[in-house]
Amino acid sequence: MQKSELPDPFEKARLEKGIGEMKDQNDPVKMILRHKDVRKTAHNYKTFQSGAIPGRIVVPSEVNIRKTRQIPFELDPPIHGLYRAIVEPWFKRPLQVDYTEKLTDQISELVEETLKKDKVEVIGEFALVLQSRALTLLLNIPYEEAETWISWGTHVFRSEDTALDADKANILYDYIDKEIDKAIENPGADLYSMLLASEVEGKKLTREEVKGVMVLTFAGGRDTIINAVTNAIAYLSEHQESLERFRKEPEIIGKAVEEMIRYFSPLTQMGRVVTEDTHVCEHAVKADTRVSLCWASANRDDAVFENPNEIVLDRKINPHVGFGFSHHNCLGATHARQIMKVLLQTLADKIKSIEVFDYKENIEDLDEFKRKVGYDYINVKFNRLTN
Ligand code: EMZ
Repeated sequence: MQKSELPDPFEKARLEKGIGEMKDQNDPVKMILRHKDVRKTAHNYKTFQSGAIPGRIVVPSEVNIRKTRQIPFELDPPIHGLYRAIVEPWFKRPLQVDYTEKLTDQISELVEETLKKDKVEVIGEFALVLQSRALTLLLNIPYEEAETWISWGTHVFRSEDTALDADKANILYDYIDKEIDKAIENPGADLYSMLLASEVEGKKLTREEVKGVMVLTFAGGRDTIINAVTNAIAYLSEHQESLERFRKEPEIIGKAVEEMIRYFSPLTQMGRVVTEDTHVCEHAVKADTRVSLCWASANRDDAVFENPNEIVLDRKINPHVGFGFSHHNCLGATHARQIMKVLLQTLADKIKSIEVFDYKENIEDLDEFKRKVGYDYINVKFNRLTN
């Protein structure tokens, strides 16, 4: 097996039963594994809700470390749509030409810095740095602020030894509180100020609602982007020919990004709380229990994807659910896609090959399933392309 591979641990259960079971902090989760069932369940927000108590739909559940409702993520229609409409245009800004130019400058500079080093740890010294700097563009705040976020490490709710780290979470909440205070006092052209000035049904967003959007923005796009970027680097280290192909056929880069998101599935699953006794895939589920939409499994379903365990860079039909599905599809997807496109393009322009020295895989423990989502660390060297 190649080191950059992400095996599919769900295949057998998906074929045989369509569901998997895991316990998360003593609360069982029925994992929905087939593409068709995942999509169907995602649509049915009445029976499978997101607007449960804050933190419960996340696996692992964050109920013990978070009181703030993330918005629009933990709301259901129709109210969900009202909040989504406020944030949607802002989160489409990455499509603007000047945004893309700034992102390209940032990523070029980082790749140049990396080229100068004999050894780089991709998670901490590349992916986290890239993600944090790019986030300054999404929030429309000064570039220097990225230094603070880099100092927090890869996950805002997790630390190296605890899956859920309340102290760490509090650093984020306190930080956001202070930034909201600053924006109230001194409104600017940043995301905080935009939210503070926004209204839903004629009423200004409350401070807690603004905080809810900001917590989502910080938390949702952090380890996910870091995993996507790091897995892409690992893949390219074993597929130098793909860099060559991007140089010759840059028009496939958009498709390649979708394919990597499908294959990497940076977010394994997302939960829903069941509102009434029902069935999923012929299995009974009780009211007030949890199911999860297992994006990572659905994305390897061979009923939908030919050769699901291969990265086919120009895969023609790719209805992956790597960014979720239905009304809750990822708000940050435009930003994430731009990051990945610019990254692949920049690497193709500057890099001949990537050498891997050593690495440790990051394996999620989902009871019956152990899933590789990326790396705890991976040390590499970038070799420059010379003509
Ligand atoms: C939540 C989640 C959103 C959660 C799309 O996913 O991402 C997780 O990384 C966070 O821990 O709070 O934002």
